Amino acid sequence: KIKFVCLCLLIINVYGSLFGLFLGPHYTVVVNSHQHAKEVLLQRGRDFAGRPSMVTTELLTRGGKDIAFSDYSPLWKLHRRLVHNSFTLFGEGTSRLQDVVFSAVDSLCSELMSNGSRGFDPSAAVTRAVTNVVCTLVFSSTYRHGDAELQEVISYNNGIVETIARGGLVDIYPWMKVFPNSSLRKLKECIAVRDRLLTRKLEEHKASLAEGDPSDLLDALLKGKKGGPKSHGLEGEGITDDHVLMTAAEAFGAGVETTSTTLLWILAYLLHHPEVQQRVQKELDENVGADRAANLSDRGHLPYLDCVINEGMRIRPVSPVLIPHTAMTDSSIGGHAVRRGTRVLVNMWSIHHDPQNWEKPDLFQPERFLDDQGNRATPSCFMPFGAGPRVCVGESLARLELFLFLSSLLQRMSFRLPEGAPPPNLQGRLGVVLQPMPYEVVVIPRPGWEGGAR
Ligand code: STR
Repeated sequence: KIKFVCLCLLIINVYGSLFGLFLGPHYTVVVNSHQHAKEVLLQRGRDFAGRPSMVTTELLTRGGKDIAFSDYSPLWKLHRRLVHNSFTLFGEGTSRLQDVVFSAVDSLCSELMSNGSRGFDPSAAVTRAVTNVVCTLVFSSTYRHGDAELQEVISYNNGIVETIARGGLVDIYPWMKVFPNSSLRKLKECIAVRDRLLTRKLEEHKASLAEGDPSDLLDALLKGKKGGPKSHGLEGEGITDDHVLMTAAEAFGAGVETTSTTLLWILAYLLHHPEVQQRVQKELDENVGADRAANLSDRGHLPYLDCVINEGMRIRPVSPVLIPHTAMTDSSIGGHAVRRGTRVLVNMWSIHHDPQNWEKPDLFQPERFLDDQGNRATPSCFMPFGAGPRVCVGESLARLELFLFLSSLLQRMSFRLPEGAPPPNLQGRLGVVLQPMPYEVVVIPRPGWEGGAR
């Protein structure tokens, strides 16, 4: 109730799709149209590339030593570039990501198929598979089903998702952290578990760091950091072990939460639209066949699958309101002056559901991402990864992963509703990401894939 009052009482400026309000003491502008979003993210991206400091994210990132939540600075730019370079090592051009995803998909498929014709909630298995992929990329560990360390990782991650940046009052009034707060306590506990685990991984990596190609993200960061700040003309300490640790933790959390949530949303929509699922499978049968697993080189021949992925990210963006930006100088949005220090919230939900840009925005219609000739066409108001200097660093990695997971899953099996079960609820639960409500599926192996893998 208190939150509601704080939000509602203080609305002071309304300019059509753009409005301002006070969230406690912080003047905040909310951007709802894609024109204004482009001004904030792209045209004046530099002006608005700052981040506010919040109690929960400061705790999570040791005072902003990460990429997503830390404020704009020359060190942040250097750090971001290092992360970006390290990611490309695992992305396009290497078959490493593909091998990693394939082995996770093989075990995911046999796990899903082991349920026979029984209905079950797919979320635990999907999260486990995605977590396994990210664990391999970040620190070269792969886990078997039921591994204790994997369970530990999944449970601390859930704890963080439940308690971080949820628009709670401590993120508005920092002094409230002095009062007992069960959610903040839980966050601290989860962070402690995370730090223990990652520090151990970091030490192991430091001890075994060898010449030659880095074998995972931690290796790449440790090697990249050696360049030192002086060589980049920066003052101060440069990229420290803390930065490396926070980056690994964040790559991890972001990689797991966003990918598994997007996959679960797409599955939920496929259960609502069996005709879409059939069309994807037809495309796979015609362009890949059943004799081999779909791989990255098939991507060009599977435009409809790409549309399904895009439509899933449009209709249920995992980040319906982007992480808050702040104005680093006096600037403007849509001709209205915006003072330095103003917080800016970009409402991606409203941009992705704006009837001026999308015909029947509430319907799941993957064809909207095809032009008249049947080629892929991406409208400029589609921004599931944000844009500009703060655009998601993991975008291409995420797209590759979504493609590999969905192509392999739909090639090998069909998803149906359990007998008599209602289709999944599509409303979603809003936390730091927008997650679907739990639902059940029945998995039916497709001809030739009865065992799950080849
Ligand atoms: C998930 C839980 C965790 O352990 C670590 C993180 C840090 C990065 C966060 C991630 C979170 C949730 C999704 C975020 C991501 C950074 C970018 C991504 C917020 C809290 C989105 O913008 C959707």
